[in-house]
Amino acid sequence: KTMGQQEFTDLRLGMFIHFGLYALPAGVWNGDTLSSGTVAEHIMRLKSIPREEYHQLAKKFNPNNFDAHKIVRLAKQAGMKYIVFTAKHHDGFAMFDSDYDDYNIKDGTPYGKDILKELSEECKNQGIKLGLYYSHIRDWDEYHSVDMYGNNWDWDKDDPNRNAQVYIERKVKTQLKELLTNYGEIFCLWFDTPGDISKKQAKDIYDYVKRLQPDCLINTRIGAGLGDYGVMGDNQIPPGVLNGIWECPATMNHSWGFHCADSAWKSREDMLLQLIDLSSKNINYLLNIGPKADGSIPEESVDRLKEIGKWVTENGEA
Ligand code: JFZ
Repeated sequence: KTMGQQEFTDLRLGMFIHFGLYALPAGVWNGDTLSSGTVAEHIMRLKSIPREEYHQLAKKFNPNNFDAHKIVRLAKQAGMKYIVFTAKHHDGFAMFDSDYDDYNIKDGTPYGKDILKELSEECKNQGIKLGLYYSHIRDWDEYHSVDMYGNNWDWDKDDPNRNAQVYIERKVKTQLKELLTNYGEIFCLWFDTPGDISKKQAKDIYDYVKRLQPDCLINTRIGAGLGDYGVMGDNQIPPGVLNGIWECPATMNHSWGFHCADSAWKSREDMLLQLIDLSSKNINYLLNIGPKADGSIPEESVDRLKEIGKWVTENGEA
């Protein structure tokens, strides 16, 4: 049965995981470091990295220290009731085994395993919900020139094979079907940056997800005013109670993907105040970690999660 408003709100706290090829450069490209206020998962766009060059990262991606068991346990210790994992971010690389092409963690890296499978099995074993982030319009791997890393598909209007509709039919639907078939129950699909998606396209994707898993919740970042629950801007807390179901995504520092020069870590108190403020307004808090290229979790994040967990345990459900 589809989760109701109360049930969703009762989850309170979730773990966002931004993990992908961008963890390798970690904010540094050709000796040049992105400023600490920028997001490292956007390095392909920010440094205008040619597609072929960015692809080389896959050949070096070997996150052998990614310990799904430990990560899920850590989330639970922190009082988190769900996890949202980046199945595909804007760079277009699939963090799961996909038959769409070999640009995925199973077929295209020395790691050679389906990391999402590992995570989904741990979530099931340890009884925590799993949701998936999927960038459904923005996909820089589809842009064949670095000048084109924008957020609309106007660049090839005249080529019938290169437009948003064809992309949705070919890649998005193929991969959504895999994600909603091969990993058990998916609690939510977390779409992002819909750009100028049409209502028809958004509705089409919405219905496609619901046909495969009727109980899967869809966030409003699917675009065109659709979605089952709302997502605030990053770290954005409204002054009062809102109508409907809401979630606020937040990082512990600034970047979502691991950024080696981003040292502006929030304190335990900063985050607990946010959690309490959001809780009082019935808004879920989706707190991010960005694993390093080897799959390990930054120490700063682990420490903070443990401290939050300690507070949540001592003070009951927030
Ligand atoms: C998007 C992504 O571009 C980013 O890399 C990350 O995944 C984040 C969670 O989502 O960035 C956004 C999207 C929307 C807002 C802010 C950042 N917003 O509405 O304020």
